[in-house]
Amino acid sequence: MEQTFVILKPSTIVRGLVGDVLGRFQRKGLQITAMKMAQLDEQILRVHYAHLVDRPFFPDLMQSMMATPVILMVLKGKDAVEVVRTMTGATNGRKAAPGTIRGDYSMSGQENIVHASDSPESAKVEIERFFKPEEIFDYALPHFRNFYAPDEV
Ligand code: IDP
Ligand code: MG
Repeated sequence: MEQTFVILKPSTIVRGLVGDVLGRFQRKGLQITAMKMAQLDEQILRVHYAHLVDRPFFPDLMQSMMATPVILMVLKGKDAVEVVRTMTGATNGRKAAPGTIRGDYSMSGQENIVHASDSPESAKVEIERFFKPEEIFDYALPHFRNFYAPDEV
């Protein structure tokens, strides 16, 4: 089973949307294998958003991501990276399809509720960046057979 990495961004915390967003992932059938609150700093954000450091909006993005603590999590499921990216929607909330998290909760290209890994390779790197191995839990879901056919797992 694949794992992906998600951040509930500061705007999600201050707007009281943590339960709504987390509930969507759980109702979908994704398993939470790690979760914690953390205050991000400039050092880790420069690595996490290395592909954006030269963009003019980067200082604003840093400020936004450090505004409050965030919630970090690892979600597990078949094709979890792609499933969560589909649920997340386009980067700009104004362009994200209704029904996606950003499409339903965001009007902004920056304040867009969640980060989600964009490939299995980046998921692996991001999970290792933010979690120690002992913070990620391997446990059985008793109702697993209600989520997948035998040939899907
Ligand atoms: P993603 O979050 O959909 O993977 P990325 O291009 O990796 O999109 O950008 C990371 C984050 O940087 C976005 O989620 C958003 O918060 C911010 N961002 C990206 N592009 C813009 C922009 O044009 N203006 C402001 N913020 C942006
Ligand atoms: Mg990205």
